[in-house]
Amino acid sequence: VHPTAVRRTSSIVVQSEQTSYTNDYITSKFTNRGADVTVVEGQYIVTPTAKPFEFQTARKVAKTGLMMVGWGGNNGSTLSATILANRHNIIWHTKSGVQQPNYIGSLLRASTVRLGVDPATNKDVYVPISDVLPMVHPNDLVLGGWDISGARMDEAMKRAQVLDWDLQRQVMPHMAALGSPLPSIYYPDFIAANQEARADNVLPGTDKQAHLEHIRADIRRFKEQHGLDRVVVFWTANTERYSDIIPGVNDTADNLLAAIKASHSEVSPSTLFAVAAILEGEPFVNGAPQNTFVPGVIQLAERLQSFIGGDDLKSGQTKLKSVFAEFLVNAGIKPLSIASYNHLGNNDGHNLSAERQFKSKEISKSSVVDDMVAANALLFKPPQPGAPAGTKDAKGEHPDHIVVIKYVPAVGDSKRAIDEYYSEIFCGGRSTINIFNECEDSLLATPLILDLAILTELLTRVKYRDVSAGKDFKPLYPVLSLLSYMLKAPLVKPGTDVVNSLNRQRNALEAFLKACVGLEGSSDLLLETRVW
Ligand code: NAI
Ligand code: DG6
Repeated sequence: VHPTAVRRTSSIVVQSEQTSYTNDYITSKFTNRGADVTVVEGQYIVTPTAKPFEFQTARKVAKTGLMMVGWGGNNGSTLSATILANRHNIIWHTKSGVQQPNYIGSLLRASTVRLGVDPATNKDVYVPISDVLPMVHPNDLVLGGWDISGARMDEAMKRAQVLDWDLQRQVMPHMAALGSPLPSIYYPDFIAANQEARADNVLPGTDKQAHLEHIRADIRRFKEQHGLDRVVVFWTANTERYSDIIPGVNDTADNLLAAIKASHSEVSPSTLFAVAAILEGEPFVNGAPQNTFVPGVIQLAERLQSFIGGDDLKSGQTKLKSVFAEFLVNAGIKPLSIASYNHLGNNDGHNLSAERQFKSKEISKSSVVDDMVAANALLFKPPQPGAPAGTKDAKGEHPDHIVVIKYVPAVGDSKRAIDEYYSEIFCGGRSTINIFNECEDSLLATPLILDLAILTELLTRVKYRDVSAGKDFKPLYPVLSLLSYMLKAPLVKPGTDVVNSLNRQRNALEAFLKACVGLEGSSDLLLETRVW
């Protein structure tokens, strides 16, 4: 079928033998180029590799529902109100003038990729990322979800104190029409005790199997009621404490399912939601830092080929850190310490003022520079094989890195973050850089939820084929590490390295989307500009 003769679901048409179009699929050929490296007596022996793949992307965008756990929180209510403002084209007055709704802050809707060069003008041509492949438009997402607080969605938006009043006033009836969140699972041991007053909309009893079945039925009903093809279940509820990983309880899929039947105390609400989504064959994304994805969840997702992604939205301070630390290390400058402090006054901050919940956040905020440090053995001494366990030599050299979070109610959702980067420079010199960053928490986080939901839906429609193995098309591996750009502590395929570098994460996503339409390489080489 000629590419232009088919239904237009994206604005890009690739004319090449690499790419073919039918009414239902875009199919592309892609060569995955890399290199095998072995070290022999101090010498690096590099063998270039090239492995042929094919990708097949279903062109029909699924009618998609987004069910948020914690729907009535700041993120859930802000996301709902801003989608409604966009959908109904509500404009509002601020003290600076008239404001239009938009999707600024969304990688998919507000950033572009370079496709190539217009031969007529010799100028680069950029398109919105959302044009590369057919994707759900945020305005079309069907919204729903659960919350342990039964406040109606208009009340939840008001309680959040995030949006300008003139917007709240106009969007109020649309929010009220969404109704109240569904009752949710509340196990007080997992979130801060200071959240108890909110918990007026909870599933009765302590039977975890019954709770699991209830949530599964909610997902099915939501799907049916709205005629949906796909439901993305998204955890944007309070940060939980870490669950203990206990052999025989949550270490394998079967043990976890048995532990749920036995209502074991270490099975958290977020793990139950993840299991419910997996058993329903719907994707689950974790926007908070706790270890929802205990080994048993990952094994279950693998077994049922059901997609999962996480952990913890990377919105303000950490996003900047992942760029800044990489800049220093890649510039050959050695960070000696990174001291990160922030205070905020929203309900998330309140919950994080409890030690165990803070610990979960501290872990996800702290891991973000690890791979950049590990990538530069010129600056940081790598782990020494044979060094006594637990010593500095065994762990490898690392900058001192601390994370402090304080709850200051007065500043509400407007988090203030200070980061000090203290580094070694040329010949024993020192450099200190301080960054003050005012992060409007929910307004930075909300577009990430959209990107995660939309990308997740897309990735459920992409299949790949390992050509050299003569294999048939099959879905991607269930842990969606391509979502890493939006996440602080990306969940990756067990046994593979986490990439925290924001640039590398974006490049990976861009390269993947382009590969699906048969375009290879990000071509920053710009060879045509370097040769005669
Ligand atoms: P929030 O505290 O305003 O909202 C959380 C909501 O979850 C509340 O309405 C609460 O009642 C509800 N909840 C708690 N346990 C629940 C359960 N078991 N089932 C259903 N609902 C439950 O918090 P916010 O600001 O919306 O953030 C949500 C999550 O996202 C937090 O875990 C936070 O750490 C994480 N996050 C937030 C970012 C931001 O910038 N706002 C960025 C990164 C992560
Ligand atoms: C304070 O750090 C509270 C947190 O929930 C953050 O607001 C959230 O995780 C976003 O963090 P960051 O570091 O990406 O701005």
